[in-house]
Amino acid sequence: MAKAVLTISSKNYGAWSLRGWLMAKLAGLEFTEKVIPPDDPAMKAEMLLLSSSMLVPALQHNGVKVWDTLAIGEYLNEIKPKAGLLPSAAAARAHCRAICGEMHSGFASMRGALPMNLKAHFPNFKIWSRAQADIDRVLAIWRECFASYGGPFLFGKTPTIADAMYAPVVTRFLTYDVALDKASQAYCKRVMELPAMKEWFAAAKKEPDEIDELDAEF
Ligand SMILES: N[C@@H](CCC(=O)N[C@@H](CS)C(=O)NCC(=O)O)C(=O)O
Repeated sequence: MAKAVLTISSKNYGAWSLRGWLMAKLAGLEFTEKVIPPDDPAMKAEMLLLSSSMLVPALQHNGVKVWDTLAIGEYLNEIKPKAGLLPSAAAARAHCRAICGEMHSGFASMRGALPMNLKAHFPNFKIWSRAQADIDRVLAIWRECFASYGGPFLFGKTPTIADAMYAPVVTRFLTYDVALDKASQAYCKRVMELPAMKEWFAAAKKEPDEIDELDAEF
Protein backbone atom coordinates (compact mmCIF):
# COMPACT_ATOMS: atom_id res chain seq x y z
CA MET A 1 0.00 0.00 0.00
CA ALA A 2 1.38 3.46 -0.92
CA LYS A 3 2.61 5.37 2.06
CA ALA A 4 0.79 8.51 3.05
CA VAL A 5 2.45 11.92 2.77
CA LEU A 6 1.55 14.76 5.08
CA THR A 7 2.68 18.21 3.98
CA ILE A 8 3.27 20.65 6.80
CA SER A 9 5.14 23.89 7.47
CA SER A 10 7.20 25.11 10.43
CA LYS A 11 7.06 22.96 13.54
CA ASN A 12 7.74 25.96 15.74
CA TYR A 13 5.02 28.21 14.31
CA GLY A 14 2.63 25.98 12.38
CA ALA A 15 -0.39 25.50 14.63
CA TRP A 16 -2.53 23.95 11.88
CA SER A 17 0.35 21.74 10.86
CA LEU A 18 0.67 20.50 14.43
CA ARG A 19 -3.05 19.70 14.58
CA GLY A 20 -3.03 17.65 11.37
CA TRP A 21 0.24 15.92 12.19
CA LEU A 22 -0.95 14.99 15.69
CA MET A 23 -4.20 13.59 14.31
CA ALA A 24 -2.22 11.41 11.89
CA LYS A 25 -0.01 10.19 14.75
CA LEU A 26 -3.01 9.50 17.01
CA ALA A 27 -4.63 7.59 14.14
CA GLY A 28 -1.55 5.39 13.88
CA LEU A 29 -1.15 6.29 10.21
CA GLU A 30 2.20 5.48 8.64
CA PHE A 31 3.24 8.59 6.81
CA THR A 32 6.18 10.60 5.65
CA GLU A 33 6.39 14.30 6.27
CA LYS A 34 7.01 16.86 3.61
CA VAL A 35 8.02 20.15 5.18
CA ILE A 36 7.42 23.25 3.08
CA PRO A 37 9.09 26.36 4.45
CA PRO A 38 6.26 28.90 4.89
CA ASP A 39 8.46 31.82 3.82
CA ASP A 40 9.57 30.32 0.50
CA PRO A 41 7.55 31.79 -2.42
CA ALA A 42 9.00 29.16 -4.76
CA MET A 43 7.07 26.52 -2.85
CA LYS A 44 3.68 28.10 -3.62
CA ALA A 45 3.39 26.32 -6.99
CA GLU A 46 4.25 23.01 -5.39
CA MET A 47 1.71 23.64 -2.65
CA LEU A 48 -1.02 24.19 -5.20
CA LEU A 49 -0.45 20.65 -6.45
CA LEU A 50 -0.88 19.28 -2.94
CA SER A 51 -3.64 21.44 -1.57
CA SER A 52 -6.26 23.40 -3.50
CA SER A 53 -6.38 25.95 -0.70
CA MET A 54 -2.57 26.33 -0.85
CA LEU A 55 -2.62 25.82 2.88
CA VAL A 56 -1.14 23.10 5.01
CA PRO A 57 -1.59 20.57 6.48
CA ALA A 58 -2.43 18.53 3.40
CA LEU A 59 -2.61 14.74 3.28
CA GLN A 60 -2.08 12.46 0.29
CA HIS A 61 -3.09 8.86 0.81
CA ASN A 62 -3.80 6.17 -1.79
CA GLY A 63 -4.51 8.74 -4.48
CA VAL A 64 -6.75 10.78 -2.18
CA LYS A 65 -5.82 14.39 -1.44
CA VAL A 66 -7.30 15.91 1.70
CA TRP A 67 -6.64 19.44 2.89
CA ASP A 68 -8.06 21.45 5.76
CA THR A 69 -7.48 20.09 9.23
CA LEU A 70 -11.01 19.05 10.11
CA ALA A 71 -11.41 17.21 6.81
CA ILE A 72 -8.11 15.43 7.49
CA GLY A 73 -9.38 14.41 10.95
CA GLU A 74 -12.63 13.05 9.50
CA TYR A 75 -10.74 11.19 6.76
CA LEU A 76 -8.34 9.65 9.26
CA ASN A 77 -11.29 8.54 11.36
CA GLU A 78 -12.75 6.78 8.31
CA ILE A 79 -9.57 4.95 7.36
CA LYS A 80 -8.55 4.18 10.95
CA PRO A 81 -11.88 3.61 12.72
CA LYS A 82 -10.29 1.66 15.56
CA ALA A 83 -8.05 4.57 16.58
CA GLY A 84 -10.94 6.30 18.36
CA LEU A 85 -10.26 9.70 16.82
CA LEU A 86 -13.93 10.46 17.40
CA PRO A 87 -15.84 9.29 20.50
CA SER A 88 -17.95 6.16 20.00
CA ALA A 89 -21.18 7.53 21.52
CA ALA A 90 -23.22 9.72 19.17
CA ALA A 91 -23.82 12.48 21.73
CA ALA A 92 -20.14 12.70 22.64
CA ARG A 93 -19.23 12.58 18.95
CA ALA A 94 -21.52 15.52 18.25
CA HIS A 95 -20.02 17.40 21.20
CA CYS A 96 -16.51 16.62 19.95
CA ARG A 97 -17.32 17.90 16.46
CA ALA A 98 -18.88 21.05 17.95
CA ILE A 99 -15.82 22.01 19.98
CA CYS A 100 -13.51 21.16 17.06
CA GLY A 101 -15.64 23.42 14.85
CA GLU A 102 -15.44 26.17 17.44
CA MET A 103 -11.64 25.90 17.42
CA HIS A 104 -11.51 25.78 13.64
CA SER A 105 -13.58 28.89 13.07
CA GLY A 106 -13.13 30.89 16.24
CA PHE A 107 -10.81 32.34 18.86
CA ALA A 108 -9.33 34.84 16.40
CA SER A 109 -8.29 37.25 19.16
CA MET A 110 -6.45 34.60 21.13
CA ARG A 111 -4.80 33.20 18.00
CA GLY A 112 -3.75 36.67 16.84
CA ALA A 113 -2.46 37.92 20.19
CA LEU A 114 -0.80 34.68 21.29
CA PRO A 115 0.68 33.10 18.16
CA MET A 116 2.10 29.63 18.51
CA ASN A 117 5.85 29.83 19.09
CA LEU A 118 7.13 26.70 20.79
CA LYS A 119 10.66 27.97 21.35
CA ALA A 120 9.55 31.11 23.15
CA HIS A 121 8.48 31.79 26.71
CA PHE A 122 6.93 35.09 27.75
CA PRO A 123 6.46 35.22 31.52
CA ASN A 124 3.91 37.80 32.77
CA PHE A 125 2.63 38.30 29.24
CA LYS A 126 -0.05 41.02 29.16
CA ILE A 127 -3.23 39.55 27.68
CA TRP A 128 -5.77 42.00 26.25
CA SER A 129 -9.42 41.60 27.15
CA ARG A 130 -10.66 40.05 23.90
CA ALA A 131 -7.96 37.42 23.93
CA GLN A 132 -8.79 36.77 27.60
CA ALA A 133 -12.45 36.27 26.64
CA ASP A 134 -11.34 33.61 24.12
CA ILE A 135 -9.15 31.98 26.76
CA ASP A 136 -12.07 31.93 29.22
CA ARG A 137 -14.24 30.24 26.60
CA VAL A 138 -11.57 27.59 25.93
CA LEU A 139 -11.30 26.88 29.65
CA ALA A 140 -15.10 26.60 29.93
CA ILE A 141 -15.10 24.12 27.02
CA TRP A 142 -12.42 22.06 28.72
CA ARG A 143 -14.21 22.15 32.11
CA GLU A 144 -17.41 20.89 30.52
CA CYS A 145 -15.51 18.04 28.88
CA PHE A 146 -13.72 17.04 32.10
CA ALA A 147 -17.07 17.08 33.98
CA SER A 148 -18.87 15.08 31.28
CA TYR A 149 -16.24 12.48 30.34
CA GLY A 150 -13.96 12.33 33.39
CA GLY A 151 -10.63 13.17 31.66
CA PRO A 152 -7.72 12.92 31.46
CA PHE A 153 -8.31 13.87 27.81
CA LEU A 154 -11.24 15.97 26.61
CA PHE A 155 -13.39 12.95 25.73
CA GLY A 156 -12.14 10.50 28.31
CA LYS A 157 -9.32 8.04 28.56
CA THR A 158 -7.80 8.39 25.11
CA PRO A 159 -7.09 11.42 22.92
CA THR A 160 -9.44 12.34 20.08
CA ILE A 161 -9.29 14.91 17.30
CA ALA A 162 -10.47 17.46 19.88
CA ASP A 163 -7.22 17.10 21.82
CA ALA A 164 -5.31 17.60 18.57
CA MET A 165 -7.36 20.68 17.72
CA TYR A 166 -6.65 22.19 21.15
CA ALA A 167 -3.00 21.09 21.36
CA PRO A 168 -1.65 24.40 19.97
CA VAL A 169 -3.80 26.18 22.57
CA VAL A 170 -2.08 24.13 25.25
CA THR A 171 1.32 25.21 23.94
CA ARG A 172 0.19 28.85 23.79
CA PHE A 173 -0.98 28.73 27.41
CA LEU A 174 2.49 27.52 28.39
CA THR A 175 4.37 29.95 26.12
CA TYR A 176 2.43 32.98 27.36
CA ASP A 177 2.17 31.92 31.00
CA VAL A 178 -1.63 31.96 30.98
CA ALA A 179 -3.20 31.57 34.44
CA LEU A 180 -4.92 28.18 34.63
CA ASP A 181 -7.00 26.28 37.16
CA LYS A 182 -5.62 22.96 38.46
CA ALA A 183 -7.62 20.73 36.13
CA SER A 184 -6.54 22.70 33.06
CA GLN A 185 -2.92 22.65 34.21
CA ALA A 186 -3.12 18.88 34.56
CA TYR A 187 -4.69 18.62 31.12
CA CYS A 188 -1.93 20.72 29.54
CA LYS A 189 0.69 18.53 31.20
CA ARG A 190 -1.03 15.40 29.94
CA VAL A 191 -1.13 16.69 26.36
CA MET A 192 2.51 17.77 26.48
CA GLU A 193 3.43 14.29 27.71
CA LEU A 194 1.98 12.56 24.66
CA PRO A 195 4.91 10.88 22.88
CA ALA A 196 3.88 12.54 19.60
CA MET A 197 3.89 15.99 21.24
CA LYS A 198 7.36 15.35 22.62
CA GLU A 199 8.53 14.31 19.16
CA TRP A 200 7.06 17.44 17.54
CA PHE A 201 8.50 19.70 20.25
CA ALA A 202 12.00 18.24 19.89
CA ALA A 203 11.90 18.82 16.12
CA ALA A 204 10.58 22.38 16.57
CA LYS A 205 13.51 23.20 18.84
CA LYS A 206 15.93 22.19 16.09
CA GLU A 207 14.40 24.54 13.52
CA PRO A 208 16.37 27.66 12.57
CA ASP A 209 15.86 30.60 14.87
CA GLU A 210 12.77 32.78 14.99
CA ILE A 211 11.86 34.80 11.94
CA ASP A 212 10.16 38.04 13.02
CA GLU A 213 7.49 38.14 10.32
CA LEU A 214 6.43 34.63 11.29
CA ASP A 215 5.53 35.71 14.81
CA ALA A 216 1.91 35.58 13.81
CA GLU A 217 -0.70 32.87 13.48
CA PHE A 218 -0.29 30.99 10.21
N1 LIG B 1 -8.38 26.20 7.75
C1 LIG B 1 -7.09 25.65 7.44
C2 LIG B 1 -6.01 26.58 7.95
C3 LIG B 1 -4.63 26.15 7.49
C4 LIG B 1 -3.59 27.23 7.57
O1 LIG B 1 -3.87 28.42 7.81
N2 LIG B 1 -2.34 26.81 7.33
C5 LIG B 1 -1.20 27.72 7.32
C6 LIG B 1 0.00 27.10 8.02
S1 LIG B 1 -0.20 26.46 9.63
C7 LIG B 1 -0.68 27.90 5.92
O2 LIG B 1 -0.71 26.97 5.14
N3 LIG B 1 -0.14 29.08 5.61
C8 LIG B 1 0.58 29.26 4.37
C9 LIG B 1 0.21 30.49 3.68
O3 LIG B 1 -0.66 31.20 4.20
O4 LIG B 1 0.80 30.72 2.64
C10 LIG B 1 -6.99 24.25 8.07
O5 LIG B 1 -7.84 23.92 8.88
O6 LIG B 1 -6.11 23.45 7.73
